[in-house]
Amino acid sequence: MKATAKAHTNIALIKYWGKRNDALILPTNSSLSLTLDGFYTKTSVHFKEELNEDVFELDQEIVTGVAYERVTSYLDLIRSFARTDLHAEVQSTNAVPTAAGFASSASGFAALAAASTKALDLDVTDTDLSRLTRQGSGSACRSIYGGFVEWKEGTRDDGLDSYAVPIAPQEHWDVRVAAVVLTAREKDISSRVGMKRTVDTSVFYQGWLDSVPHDLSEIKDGIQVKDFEKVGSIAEANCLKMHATTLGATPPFTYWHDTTMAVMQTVQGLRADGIPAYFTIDAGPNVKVLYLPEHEEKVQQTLSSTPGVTDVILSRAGSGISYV
Ligand code: 2P0
Repeated sequence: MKATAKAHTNIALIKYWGKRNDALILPTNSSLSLTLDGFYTKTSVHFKEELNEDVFELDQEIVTGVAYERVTSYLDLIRSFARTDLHAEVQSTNAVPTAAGFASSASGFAALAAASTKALDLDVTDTDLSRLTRQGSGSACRSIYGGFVEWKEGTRDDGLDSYAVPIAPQEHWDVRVAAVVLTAREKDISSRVGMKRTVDTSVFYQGWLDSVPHDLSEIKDGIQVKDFEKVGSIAEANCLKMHATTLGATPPFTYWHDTTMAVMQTVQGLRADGIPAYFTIDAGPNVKVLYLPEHEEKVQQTLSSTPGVTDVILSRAGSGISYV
């Protein structure tokens, strides 16, 4: 009763920003992402009769505390789905440099859901797997698929219609992403806390919700016809709207640092020089930059020479879940 799965992380071009149900992780809006090749988690799950509790090892170290609790409560969900009370040994390795500012929760929960259902020999479709993964971490449900992926918000209270669907495969379009690593400290308001405070208090939150359906439908058109300016400018504007909601919250907050803004200005400068490049930022200070392969050298050089940038990690579009 053992299986190993590999899942890549993803970067949202239309952001998931708010829950309508915290327990089931149901979002207030649909979102869309690109799965990335450069960053992944590989997880083995081994269910064993002789275990009295779950064991979780990350990068060869035993994990305890909050991170362990999150994994074991997720396994409780899988156990209740599979009607078993077996405990498991979970071994994960993360190829997601934490400094790059990617949440490892997306690839982490996608790999955990895939490996644990496979280990129990459950007959699950990709849709079932996406719904199960969503309940570990929202953005993780998009990592079941490669390429461009939409997470449909759904309308049902039980969440059965809230899952990811593939929009265009990895091979459809060679769009690249540079993860810009900054000297800034890690975020001190987690995405979960920031998202909740924004939904509960931001005077700009309704404006965000009203704007997402149009952004989503336009970006999907842009992806189909490979219109990079359209896709990039919608992604950048959508990210700015998401971050604007944090300024209207009580108490107000922002994930940006001075170096975050310096990189945003560098990207705008690239465009002024005729290089199409667009930024997006998640719930933290780091910036991701979308560009096309023919501009890789120029984009990398320009980003690397921005003061406060310590590293620039390049990635291509990635694939969905695979089993090892
Ligand atoms: C996203 N983020 O769409 C958005 C954009 C951050 C900004 O998904 O509470 O770790 O586990 O469902 O998935 C980060 O939130 O939150 C996130 P939970 P998650 O990628």
